[in-house]
Amino acid sequence: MTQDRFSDGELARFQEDGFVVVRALADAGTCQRILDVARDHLARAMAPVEYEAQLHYPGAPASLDAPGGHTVRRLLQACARDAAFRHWGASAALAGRLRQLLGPEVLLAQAHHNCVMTKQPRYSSVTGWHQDIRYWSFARPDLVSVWLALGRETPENGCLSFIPGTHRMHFAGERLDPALFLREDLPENQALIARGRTPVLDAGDVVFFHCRTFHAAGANRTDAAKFSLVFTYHAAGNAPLPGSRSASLPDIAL
Ligand SMILES: O=C(O)CCC(=O)C(=O)O
Repeated sequence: MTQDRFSDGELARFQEDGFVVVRALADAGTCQRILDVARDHLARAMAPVEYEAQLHYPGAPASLDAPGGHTVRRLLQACARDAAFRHWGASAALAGRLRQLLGPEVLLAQAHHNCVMTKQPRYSSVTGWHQDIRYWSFARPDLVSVWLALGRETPENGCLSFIPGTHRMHFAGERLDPALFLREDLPENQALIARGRTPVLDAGDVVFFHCRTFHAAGANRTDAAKFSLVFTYHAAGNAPLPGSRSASLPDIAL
């Protein structure tokens, strides 16, 4: 077994749960290089960015003109921003594992995620339970996202939670709200949410998660910004649908 492969146990966990955490996959130097660039781009609000206020999630500033309205949530287009981001996204440590999940020809989708997620102390929002595939358009709902923690991620600063096994389940439309978040007022959804897991991450830890796995995150209640780098991948044989937003940017072959 090389170090660029999942163990059998990790692979089985991903298939069963729809996510798996690999500890310390990125070394300290890699994390620091990425973080330095991310902090610099954030300080300059270097375009393209997404603001908390644009999403209207709970806790977000009401508008761009409201207090905190220019709080950045995502530094978009990570691959085009800096080689530090690109190198991680195409690294052997990811490519080998993604081939195990998706097959021999893996593509990085520049149209989705492909960003540094930041969560700022004062004006961050809560992200409800959702499947990433809800707004994506591919031949098959079979994509994998890779979340690299660049610092410690805990419930206090708004880390991710996942509901194991939901990538294998089918959900009637009534269980979702109009924006396709899981309705938290329904007892059957509450029972599902109670099974959620919240892995605490340290810098360098990586979560691989399926695009159908329900996940959520809280607000950052600490006084330090949280940074994570996130990319999404699909098999070459699972193409974005022509004309969709998913097809709006060229993929990058690993
Ligand atoms: O960090 C968060 O608030 C959640 C991010 C997320 O789930 C997403 O962008 O799909």
